[in-house]
Amino acid sequence: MPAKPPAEDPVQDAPEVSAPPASAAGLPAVARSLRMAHRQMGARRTALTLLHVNQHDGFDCPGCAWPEPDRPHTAEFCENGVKAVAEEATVRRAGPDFFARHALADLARRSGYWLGQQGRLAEPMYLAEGATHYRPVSWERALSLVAAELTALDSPDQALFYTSGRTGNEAAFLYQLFARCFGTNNLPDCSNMCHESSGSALAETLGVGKGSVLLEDLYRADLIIVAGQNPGTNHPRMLTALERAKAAGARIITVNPLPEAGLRRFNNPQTARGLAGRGPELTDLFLQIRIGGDQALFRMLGALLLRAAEQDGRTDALDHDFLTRHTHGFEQYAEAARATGWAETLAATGLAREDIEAALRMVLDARSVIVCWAMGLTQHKHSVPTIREVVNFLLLRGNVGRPGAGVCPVRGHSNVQGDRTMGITERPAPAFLDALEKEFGFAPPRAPGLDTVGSIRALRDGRARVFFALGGNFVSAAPDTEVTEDAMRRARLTVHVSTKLNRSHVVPGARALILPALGRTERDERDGTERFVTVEDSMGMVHASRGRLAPASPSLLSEVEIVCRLARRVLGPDHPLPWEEFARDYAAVRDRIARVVPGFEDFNERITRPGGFALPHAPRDERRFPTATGKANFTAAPVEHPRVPEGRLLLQTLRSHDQFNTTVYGLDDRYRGVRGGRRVVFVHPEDARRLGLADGCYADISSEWEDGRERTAPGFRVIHYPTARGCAAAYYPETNVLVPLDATADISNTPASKSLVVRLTPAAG
Ligand SMILES: Nc1nc2c(c(=O)[nH]1)N[C@H]1C(S)=C(S)[C@@H](COP(=O)(O)OP(=O)(O)OC[C@H]3O[C@@H](n4cnc5c(=O)[nH]c(N)nc54)[C@H](O)[C@@H]3O)O[C@H]1N2
Ligand SMILES: Nc1nc2c(c(=O)[nH]1)N[C@H]1C(S)=C(S)[C@@H](COP(=O)(O)OP(=O)(O)OC[C@H]3O[C@@H](n4cnc5c(=O)[nH]c(N)nc54)[C@H](O)[C@@H]3O)O[C@H]1N2
Ligand code: SF4
Ligand SMILES: [Mo]
Repeated sequence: MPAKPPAEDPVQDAPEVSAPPASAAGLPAVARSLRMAHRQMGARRTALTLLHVNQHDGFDCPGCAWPEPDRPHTAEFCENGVKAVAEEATVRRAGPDFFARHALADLARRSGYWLGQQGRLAEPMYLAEGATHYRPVSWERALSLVAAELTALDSPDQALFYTSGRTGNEAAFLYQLFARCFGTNNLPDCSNMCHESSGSALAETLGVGKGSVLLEDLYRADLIIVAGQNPGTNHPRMLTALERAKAAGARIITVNPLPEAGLRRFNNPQTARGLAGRGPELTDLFLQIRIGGDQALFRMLGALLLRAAEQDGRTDALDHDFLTRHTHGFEQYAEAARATGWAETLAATGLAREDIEAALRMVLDARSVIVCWAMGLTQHKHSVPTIREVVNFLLLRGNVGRPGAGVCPVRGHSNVQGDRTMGITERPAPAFLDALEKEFGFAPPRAPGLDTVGSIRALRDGRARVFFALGGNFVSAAPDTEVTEDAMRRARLTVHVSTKLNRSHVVPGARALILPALGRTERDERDGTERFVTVEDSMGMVHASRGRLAPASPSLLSEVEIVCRLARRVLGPDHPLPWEEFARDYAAVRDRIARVVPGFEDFNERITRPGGFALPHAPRDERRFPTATGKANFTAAPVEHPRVPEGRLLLQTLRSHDQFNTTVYGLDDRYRGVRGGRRVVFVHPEDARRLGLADGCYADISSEWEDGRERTAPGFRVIHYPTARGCAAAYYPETNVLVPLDATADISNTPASKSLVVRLTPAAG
């Protein structure tokens, strides 16, 4: 029988530290995740559930967006997939009796970990104005409350419709359709805090804001550069793909301020050798870069390729034919690149010249190169120019649009890419709105809406009054926690469609609703008919996902039903769109998607194929670049890197091994040797000594920003750790209080949560 949730918060966050392991995964990983699953679901349910993850007739893993191979292995899930499933399939419940026992004030004092451990939400709950407790409410009344607030607004633009990336395609499509029928493009999403920089950079340079490689390209690449990503924790099955790529002859360069365990050595739990813990060394060259130094690195690699071609007679260093036929702006870029000096490159990257030259030799030896990246590249002030620099580097040797080569932004949430494809964005393309207009016969709003940061400002300034979230945990995920929480409290109504209790529920507007939804793992039935949804992975593969477990409570509704019922309430019974039919029949929704979104022709037919289908991608499929110039664009932005005053460090906020974003599964970070606590800060031993911070001492972290406001996260245990010099790392969301709302990336407006200038002060006591 699974244990009860913890009665109290852990008395204190008391991290213990040991040497990190030399490799990732293997038996300990499997054993640990199964223990976690048993605790949440018991043994029988665990076995039943895990058999269905990522199988053709089962559900898509609710973890990350890494694609599954064509023929799934029967154990086609990873440790973190198991944790994500267990978190959702738990037998614990946070039902009305739970809310009767705990006043809002009590819940607001609890940690996010404790809140999440209480189990699945079971009934719609309402917090009336001035009330001390959430009380159960019927679906009918809950939705009329939302409709009353929405229709009372002075303008539709006073409403915000947030989405987190777990929402399936059908619900996402209907949600944006509803928001636009209602009259606003205020569709902020988790992408705004995540891969927005990738989307911005790729759309301008290549014409498509998505990755250009498929899984088989990884197996065909000669060189894979993994920059700013920790797949051992965040995309564990990517290690299986990297292992296979290596076996086929690929080499791997890792670019990271931290020596992340998974990328060093990987014990594949799906092979006997891996289970025994003798996995291959994955990384051939480790470039331990300073935080924010990647643009300088890729610019120098480009400069060295030019030098090789122009001065060393290596005519094969550049792909001249590709450059002439397919690119634009080469000369301007080349001029900027030729001016690159070693001194500035070494200062920005913290690397040795020999290391960069070693990387160059590997690039010259490789016929095909893929660059993979995640948050280490996207969450800095100069992230968009950094990713454009990655594109420059790849274009030089024609490494886009042929097998084994390309850009590979590795997406986070399991359907975050699909949600964007379905139109969840505050800046929709005119062609998309035209297609909506034609199909549905209404005039969608054309003015851009608010993104995540813009939404917080609007709430803060009283310009937005209703906040509606389809999934996610907005107040914990967003930057500047205190500012964001104050802003949220100013809303007239906050509504969360959720599976689990989280911090956002206990930082309500004047009134608040929690609407409990079915999760990925659960059977979605209506009138005896079983339904499925669809999702798109990080590589643009679309496939079906069918829940298999009995729903956590009979009161849960699917996200599709919730959106449709809301739309009916708000838009009125005479609204011309068949919301009731959409709620009943997801195939009818897919027919509409097929007519609106390019690449989804014959959606209902093609989705029945095992493994689904690939969306078209012009640069990948035909070397066609649908940009403003009709070519792949070089860019020549000035090289930037974060400047750090004396006595300060550059802090990145990242994930531990025991969390999924704001959901904390446990208090360990096994791959970094941390147990029993999350308030830790990793600092290079030399920097720590210079700053008078002994290993194991406690320090307060304060960030410094041009607005002069003091932001402090108190009481972090200092861990001497081999990160790059001048850099530090600590976990999100505990450190979000340090991220200034206005410290965002140029162009993409993504919070710059990976390069904060901080001061560490030994804590009193
Ligand atoms: N288990 C688990 N899986 C997840 C998630 C989770 O929380 N838990 N979250 C999901 C989501 S939404 C996302 S977006 C992804 C996130 O996946 P990742 O991007 O891997 O997540 P982070 O923990 O933020 O790790 C950032 C990595 O970049 C490195 N880094 C930081 N700054 C720099 C820099 O300036 N340059 C370089 N080269 N490297 C840098 C860090 O050391 C770290 O290794 O994972 C997804 N999958
Ligand atoms: N400082 C800092 N901040 C960051 C980041 C960072 O690296 N550093 N990373 C950013 C990134 S990459 C991201 S993606 C965001 C994440 O931001 P969000 O996507 O908003 O946050 P999550 O923690 O993924 O949301 C978890 C909640 O989603 C709900 N949920 C889970 N599954 C379902 C479902 O199937 N349906 C519904 N309706 N609800 C569900 C549960 O109630 C759970 O509590 O955070 C960002 N914030
Ligand atoms: S790699 Fe990602 S999608 Fe695959 S099983 Fe692990 S968490 Fe799930
Ligand atoms: Mo993300």
